[in-house]
Amino acid sequence: MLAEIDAKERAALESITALTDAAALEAWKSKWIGPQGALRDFMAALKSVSKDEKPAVGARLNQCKGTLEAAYESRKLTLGATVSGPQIDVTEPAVELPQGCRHVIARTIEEIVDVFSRMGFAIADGPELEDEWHNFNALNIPADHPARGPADNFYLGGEAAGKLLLRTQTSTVQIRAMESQKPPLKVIAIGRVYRPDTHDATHYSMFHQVEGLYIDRGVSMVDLKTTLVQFAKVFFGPEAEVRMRPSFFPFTEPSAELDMKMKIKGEWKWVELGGCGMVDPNVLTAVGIDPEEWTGFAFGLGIERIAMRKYGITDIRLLFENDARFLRQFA
Ligand code: FA5
Repeated sequence: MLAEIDAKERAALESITALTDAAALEAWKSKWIGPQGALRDFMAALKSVSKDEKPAVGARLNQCKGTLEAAYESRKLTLGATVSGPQIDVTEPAVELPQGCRHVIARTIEEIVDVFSRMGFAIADGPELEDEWHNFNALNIPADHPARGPADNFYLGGEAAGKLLLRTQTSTVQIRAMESQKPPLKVIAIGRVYRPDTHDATHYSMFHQVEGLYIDRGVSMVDLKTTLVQFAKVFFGPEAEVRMRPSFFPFTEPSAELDMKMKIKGEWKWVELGGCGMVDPNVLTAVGIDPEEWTGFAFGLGIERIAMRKYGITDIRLLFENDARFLRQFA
């Protein structure tokens, strides 16, 4: 009988490795170790074994039972946990996974691009790390201009010390666009700019600007004003209040500041959205465009200020604190 038990055990262990699913494993269990299984037959046959042999056969049967039960448990694990019936309640409500949302600045950028695209502006691009030519020289900012100083700029250290800087304005892309394309051209450029400004409700040291540039024959200040007022009315609604007031930029002549009425801490105030003007002939000459033949306008607006006006945000710092409860409101 011992030899018979050995043979059955071997057969059982061989067959269990070939099983591929839970149902087959359950069938294996009832065939070998279940209440009607092969092991049970041996137990019954134990009665007819002689008294001398009984202890050895009994011990061997117990050992065989243990081996087959262990084999069953380990195969159950490798076949997955659903062996003894489904353990997942598919009708239970799913666990809610936290979902991200678009940042209000990303959303504002898409909306700005949408309006200017409809006005016929193409998209231009340029690097955030710039050289002095594109950030200053070509923009008619003289070498001794105070705006070039280290207090107003993030210059790179090391080998590039004093030569490369994080751009302070997207006006750099005006130069890049005019260097790479012949007029007429009508582009907007959107991107990050950096300034060592002290943080307060309307200032941050990294922010976004949208730059516009239109060069053609006979472009005038009227085209500039029409474009900006139209943008404001389409973007903010027909009741939007904007004003232009005379200003100065080295790269435009004449120059103006575009203001918009905003509610800050409960009070309505005129907040500057950006600068604009007619492209200075010196800038056109610097990029090889004849100012006698071509004229153009340019503008540069702060995107955070635009988003604040549109969504009633009263402090720019909220945009960069990454408080999900705040950001989710604008998803
Ligand atoms: C300029 O940057 C000019 N390049 C704009 C320009 C372009 C003029 C083309 C003429 C022609 P200004 O430094 O004023 O201008 O900045 C433009 C706008 O950026 C500001 O009106 C404001 O809306 C925004 N801005 C400036 N500094 C900050 C800051 N620290 N935080 C948030 N927004 C700012």
